[in-house]
Amino acid sequence: MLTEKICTALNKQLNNELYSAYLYLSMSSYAASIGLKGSANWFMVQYQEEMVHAMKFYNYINSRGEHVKLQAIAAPPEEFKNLLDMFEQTLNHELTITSSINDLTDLALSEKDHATNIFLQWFVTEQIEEEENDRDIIGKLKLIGDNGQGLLMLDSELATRVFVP
Ligand code: OFO
Repeated sequence: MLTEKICTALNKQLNNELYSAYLYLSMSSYAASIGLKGSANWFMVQYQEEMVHAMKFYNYINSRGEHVKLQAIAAPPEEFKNLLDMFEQTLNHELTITSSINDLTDLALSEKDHATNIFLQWFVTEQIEEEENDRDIIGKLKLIGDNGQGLLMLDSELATRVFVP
């Protein structure tokens, strides 16, 4: 069993992860529409990873004898300035996710819910990688600036990302 507070917070985080998936799906489509197929692939893999995150919360809530209460998923942005804008928005979004995972971990500790605390550790670690990946790509995009050839080279690199379930 979960306390009501924890259950509500886990359901909220499930919604956050579904929104993340939606956001990256929107970015994937936009990247494809401006001819950046490799970037579209990168965001599509990110979408798939977010669905895995969402399902981890879904399964955990059920495994503790509760049921999931799905909320509406907000519409993500549909227009972006360029690839740098997309990755800066991605990093900013991931920072808010890190903060919500930290708040959830604080709550689990204050409620003495050790199982939920252990469950959340995977996400604490995952967020380090999420932020690092975004920072690396933002750094490259800043170096590339207006250089079209550099952008195409980075796009080819982003095309190699594969989804590992
Ligand atoms: Fe689920 O890590 Fe991104 O949002």
